[in-house]
Amino acid sequence: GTVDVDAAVVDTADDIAEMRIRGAATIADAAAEALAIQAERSDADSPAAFQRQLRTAAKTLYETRPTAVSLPNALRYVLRGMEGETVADLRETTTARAEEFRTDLEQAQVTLGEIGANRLRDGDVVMTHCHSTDALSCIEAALEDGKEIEAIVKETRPRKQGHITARQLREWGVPVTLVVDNAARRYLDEADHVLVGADSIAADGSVINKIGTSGLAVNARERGVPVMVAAQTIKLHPDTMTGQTVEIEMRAEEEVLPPEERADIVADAPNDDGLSVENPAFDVTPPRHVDAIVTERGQFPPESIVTLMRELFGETTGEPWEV
Ligand code: RUB
Repeated sequence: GTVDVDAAVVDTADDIAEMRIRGAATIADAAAEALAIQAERSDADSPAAFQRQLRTAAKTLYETRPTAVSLPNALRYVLRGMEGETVADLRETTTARAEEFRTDLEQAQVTLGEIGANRLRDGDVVMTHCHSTDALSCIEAALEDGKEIEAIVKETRPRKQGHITARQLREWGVPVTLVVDNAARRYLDEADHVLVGADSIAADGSVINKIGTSGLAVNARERGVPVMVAAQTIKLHPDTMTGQTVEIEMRAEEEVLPPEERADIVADAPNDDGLSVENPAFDVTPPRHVDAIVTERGQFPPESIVTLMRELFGETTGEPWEV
């Protein structure tokens, strides 16, 4: 028969797609929580029906945004823990596994922060892009070590996640200078580090992160400012070990150009279809423009991240719900 997923799973999927829940780590956490809710509330009358329901829930969550590999990695991890001969056993093992995933995720971010903080010295100025909880964890740990840190925060068009970063840093008392993205190169002269997060890390050490990261990294290299990427191992993209590329999400035109602004641009145009808007959400920074990838397992030069990827995801293939 048909398999209905819980309304809470559909809500979480909508929240991810509409970016009310956003950022790779937060998305992974929310997806694991949604699978746990699905397991708790399941009305399945057989083990097979329960498993079908969980797989359908995973697929619903997966089909929201394509770039952050933390999402399929989280779904796969939770589903692999689904074990037992009865619905009760399956429910128990799945919720426990989701809980374990969420605890580990939180702990990994703290550990990563402590490692990343070692790169930051007292008085350093850090330039950020977008909003990354992994990157902020490094600053938080540095502050806890008693270091004074200042931040130059890039606004991050079109959705201005820089405001979320600025808000968090100000809550911690960090002096913040907010700049438009186009001012980044000018202000690199005042920065000691570029510090960003990642949505996915490819096997060759390429970093997939918010659109604008690659240009920032090129400019930082030219200015001699080291680029530090804070990324838990949940951001390592296993499919790239076998040559797959990471899909870059394209988002709606309206994020860049609201309808009334579009109408203004085309007001005197001979026709309405000659203006197109491209809105890629992410880009790829090649490994040669990255100085260090900081994970909870230590700091790596991008070229050697594949070693860690093999160790952690060696045999991983296929869609996350085909476990
Ligand atoms: C968010 C983004 C973040 C990474 C890392 O993009 O690019 O830098 O997801 O974040 P969006 P975290 O706003 O489009 O989701 O370190 O919190 O996982």
